[in-house]
Amino acid sequence: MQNLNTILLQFDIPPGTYEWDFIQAGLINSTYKIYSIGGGNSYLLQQINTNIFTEPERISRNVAIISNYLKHHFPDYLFGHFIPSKTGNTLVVDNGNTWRMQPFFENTYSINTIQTVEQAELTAYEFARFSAMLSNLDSSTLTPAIHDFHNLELRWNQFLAALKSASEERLATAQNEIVTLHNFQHLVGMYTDIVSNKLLPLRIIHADTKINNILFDVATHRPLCIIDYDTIMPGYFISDLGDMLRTMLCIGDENCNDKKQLLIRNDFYHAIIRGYKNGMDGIWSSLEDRYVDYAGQFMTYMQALRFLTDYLNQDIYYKINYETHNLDRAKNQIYFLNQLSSL
Ligand code: GN1
Ligand code: MG
Repeated sequence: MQNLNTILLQFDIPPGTYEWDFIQAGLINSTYKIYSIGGGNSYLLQQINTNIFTEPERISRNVAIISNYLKHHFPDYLFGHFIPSKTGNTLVVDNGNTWRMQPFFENTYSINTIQTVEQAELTAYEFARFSAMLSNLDSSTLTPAIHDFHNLELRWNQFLAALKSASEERLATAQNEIVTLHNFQHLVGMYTDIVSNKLLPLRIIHADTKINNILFDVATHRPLCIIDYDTIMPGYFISDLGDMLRTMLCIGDENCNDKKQLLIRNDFYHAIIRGYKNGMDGIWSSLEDRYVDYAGQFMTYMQALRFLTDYLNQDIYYKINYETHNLDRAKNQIYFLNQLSSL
């Protein structure tokens, strides 16, 4: 494991006072929990993947804007912030690597799969509440860390480009999935329609609402706060509701290799939508109501495209543990999408 002492020193943490554990969190950045040997505060230290987040200062700026807004309008709301280094910058660049640190919220835990309907409803409520609290903050003050992040048309075009450049071998092994993703192309058309005809209100969204991006309170087992602020940006509710449907409707996660665990739990479907709409109370629009069923398909399809594209591109984006990992992830998304589309 990497020696983090030089990085910690730049955050004014002297060597020998803290230890660290690597945390399996996310497919992009590398995350460490830093804990004090003497029992002081703990932190989360992240090495940012700058191949993907090419301008990490955008994230710092967005988080500062949101954090200030929330402090002013919702002072009781728990939201992390980035800790300045000794030079006052929240980003530390060392040996070509970029780091940032934030407080670790004690007495919390995160989960990779949802067990109870109640957890699902509360989580959906919490993510919706986040968007709702920011509904009077001008979304154009934020700069997306990744341009066109949830632009389904772009994801589709990236998939087509990957088909052109992929090796024969990868094309052959992904043949069935390639056909299926073409069969769902109408979902891209629906997205284009939404954007070009301005069918949905632009909101500030989290854009990575998978279930392990929420912290639960060890005492109450209720959601305490949302984390992973990398992709907070202007967008549509279908991203946030959609990713929750994608990651919370079945017991298995996107890496799971047991199809039985990828079956949709109908009661969870209704609970997530109920929780989300309640969290959006007062600002939810009838236009949005029309796209509730589209949301889950939109995000699951996009994720299938993204995993398959990465497989075809020889795994340049997502961390993988074995050769066909991205292909298997895409298969899971497709299996799930087939169910969603026939609900
Ligand atoms: C990535 O790294 P993580 O888990 O926070 C990805 C999301 C995907 C997700 C799939 C910046 O998020 O869009 O939904 O993997 N983030 C980026 O698990 O691409
Ligand atoms: Mg993320």
